[in-house]
Amino acid sequence: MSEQPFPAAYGFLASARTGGGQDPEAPRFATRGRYSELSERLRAQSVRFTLVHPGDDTSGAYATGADTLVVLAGEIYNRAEIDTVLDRAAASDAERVLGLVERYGLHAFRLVNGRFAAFVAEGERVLLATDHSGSVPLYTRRTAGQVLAATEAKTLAAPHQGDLGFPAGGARRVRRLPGLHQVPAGSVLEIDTGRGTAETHRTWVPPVSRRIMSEEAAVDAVRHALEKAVARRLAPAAPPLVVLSGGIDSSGVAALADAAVLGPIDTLSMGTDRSDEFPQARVVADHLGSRHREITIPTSELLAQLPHTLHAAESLDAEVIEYLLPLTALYRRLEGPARRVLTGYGADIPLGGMHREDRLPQLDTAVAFDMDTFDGLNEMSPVLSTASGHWSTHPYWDREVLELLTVLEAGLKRRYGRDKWVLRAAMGDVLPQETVVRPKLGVHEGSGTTSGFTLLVREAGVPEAGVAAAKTAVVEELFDRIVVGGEEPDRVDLPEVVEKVAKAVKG
Ligand code: IOT
Ligand code: MG
Ligand code: MG
Repeated sequence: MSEQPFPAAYGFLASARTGGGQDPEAPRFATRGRYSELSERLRAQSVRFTLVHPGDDTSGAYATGADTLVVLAGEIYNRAEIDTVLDRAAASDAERVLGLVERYGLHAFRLVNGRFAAFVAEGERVLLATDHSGSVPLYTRRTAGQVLAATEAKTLAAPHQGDLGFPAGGARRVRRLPGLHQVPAGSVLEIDTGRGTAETHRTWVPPVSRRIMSEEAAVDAVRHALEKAVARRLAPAAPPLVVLSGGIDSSGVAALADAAVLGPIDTLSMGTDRSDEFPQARVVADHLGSRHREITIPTSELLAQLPHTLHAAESLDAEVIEYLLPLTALYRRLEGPARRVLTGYGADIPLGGMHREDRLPQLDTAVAFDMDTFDGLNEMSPVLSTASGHWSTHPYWDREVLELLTVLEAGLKRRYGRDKWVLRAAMGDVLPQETVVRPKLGVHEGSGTTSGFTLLVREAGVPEAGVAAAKTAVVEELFDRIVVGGEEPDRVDLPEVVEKVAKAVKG
């Protein structure tokens, strides 16, 4: 279990200077929290950083060594393992990263299973590191004598004087923001501030091999890995809340969280006036005896959250935005004290659940494709929930769970006419049978988001054939206004955006 109820920091903006360069403007994060401004002078670099954090104490979000500074947003899950190789006890995850960097250099990040973005200034270099899945997005901009890095693109959107627009060692460019790059998932971007060079080192790649295992061995391995991943995401001082659809993914997480804590867990389901999965979620809540809540959001109100979803996710993929919109809306409705939220998000990617594909070659092709293309979508971003003050975490994208699920041969994923068979079999003894065999329903389907968004653009006059393009154009326009242009999401006139897009699509 995690010692602290929440990570010490949810996000940061850091600037390392060797000489010139201006201080970055005071950032405005979508992440909700307190802001703290700190600085540190190293031998060859001076660093200023802003932390956005949930509590009073920021000391766990950074650590300094002889000539090294680590700034960390997020948390580590394999703490006990890491602590066995460090010379001195670490009081925080930032200290763990510092200890690992002192011992292994930039290879430190190959050892971490976590949900984090890190900034390390050391000697004459800066290291920018993402976790294996890039779940905490990390952006960078370089000007003469200065490296800027932040967990939200919008904080680096303002044009910076002397921006060199350096290609950053294979890092992805960001739409309409020249000079800004996103650090790839599972990478350390190593920037030599003396020579001005940048190089990307991969610390994790999605496995492309597959393993043949007996049913029993595969089921046991999945159950064991998931139990561990769920347990590592709980904190004694923060009773877990599981966002529950009643599908196998979130129900599995809820059952394992329930088994790992003493009292009842909390579960929460959302639906709209168009559609919900309330009865299916209720079956699981009753079975576990959880403190369960249902929130119904009118479709018009749900769609009105599109600007907030863009503000938080900074994603340009319209399909992903459809998955994230109901979750963003749900988190925004979750008042009260900050919660540690566990989701079933991401299970469908290594298991091919989205594809409703029963032919094994095609199923594995889909899995390989999805594992190759998730980077940059920001679908796992904690900002979706931290924008409402809550920390979220996804056990299926724990590094060990994800590796295991990915490598299982396709016949264990699709078996006896069922999708995600191995997961269903692994949960058979802790969930009602009807939950175990329930066919997959996507959050965008179960909440009616896809049909609601379609109706929104259709009513503006977009022909059926233009719906997908119009949705993409709406998402791009919102990105341009909110992430690039700095417009407040609440001030965006969504009907006007849809109108503009519809006009363009109609020609
Ligand atoms: P889905 O798997 O239905 O939902 C993802 C998670 O959101 C669930 O496990 C659950 O924790 C939460 N959730 C879903 N519906 C509700 C609800 N009504 N109330 C409360 N919580 C809910 C899309 C999808 O099918 O969502 N996500 C895919 C992956 C997307 C594809 N990405 C990619 N190819 N890169 C997934 O694997 O989660
Ligand atoms: Mg799912
Ligand atoms: Mg679902």
